[in-house]
Amino acid sequence: MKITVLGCGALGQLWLTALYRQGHEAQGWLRVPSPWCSVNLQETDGSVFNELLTANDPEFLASSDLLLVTLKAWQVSTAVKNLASKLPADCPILLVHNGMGILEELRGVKQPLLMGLTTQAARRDGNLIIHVANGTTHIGPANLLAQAHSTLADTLHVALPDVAWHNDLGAASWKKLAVNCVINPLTAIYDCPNGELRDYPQEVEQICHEAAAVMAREGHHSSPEDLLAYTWQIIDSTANNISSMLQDVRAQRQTEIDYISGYLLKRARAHGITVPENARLYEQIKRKENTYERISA
Ligand code: KPL
Repeated sequence: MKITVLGCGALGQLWLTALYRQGHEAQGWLRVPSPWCSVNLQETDGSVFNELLTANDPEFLASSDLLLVTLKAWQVSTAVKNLASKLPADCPILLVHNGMGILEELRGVKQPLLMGLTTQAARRDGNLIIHVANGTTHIGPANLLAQAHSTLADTLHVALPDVAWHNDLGAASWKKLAVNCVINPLTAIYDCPNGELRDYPQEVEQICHEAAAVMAREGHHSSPEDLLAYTWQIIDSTANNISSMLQDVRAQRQTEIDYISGYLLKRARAHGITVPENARLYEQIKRKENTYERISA
């Protein structure tokens, strides 16, 4: 297959490596146009893949069989809208990012849209991307046209297992959103690895209760207790992780808070529900982002 990977950060380089190794034609697409993208990835077994791959080739883009989007949530809709008119009309677009709310922003896009939820863990260490742990990528349709693309899961599974197809990722997306509403802002505020959230059980519980109430109104019933148990399970299984939001805050980068707690707040407002703990964390992260300039000024 001919695949363009939009976003060449940790997850993008992981996929570029896997697709290239599997014999696919893969190019990267960088925000600042460049004819090459350097892929430098250390695998889970310690081996290093280092290649210069094609990037930003408009002819390659115009004949791509898949656009895989691995950007941060807040970068996705502008970048995808810019490329959509240059892509074949039937080229599926697979979005893999934290948070929710992007699909609403991409309503006008004509191509088949798919979403992906992944537990593949990769992080940047200087110029090297480290594939920290293998995980599972669940993919599914985000519009009607995408329902015909279930075989994509098999192709991607061969390149970077595990990949599984689901006809409806709605409930799973909400569960992941709830977990991100807990782990991401709390770790960014307390400046701690995920596992240390064991020290803040009341906050974890309240965030889960609020999220479960919104989920129920969205038609995804999960008891607050089940959601809490699931969240503790993820906290424990990712205990040594530095969450993506804490990494962003430490590097003074914009966070994905608008698409995580911000999206929960938006849906709560639409249902007339108050979510005070989530609102408090949202405000705290926004305040943190606002101090960036002053620190570096
Ligand atoms: O998705 C994550 C993130 O860091 O963004 C979790 C699940 C919290 C793992 O760190």
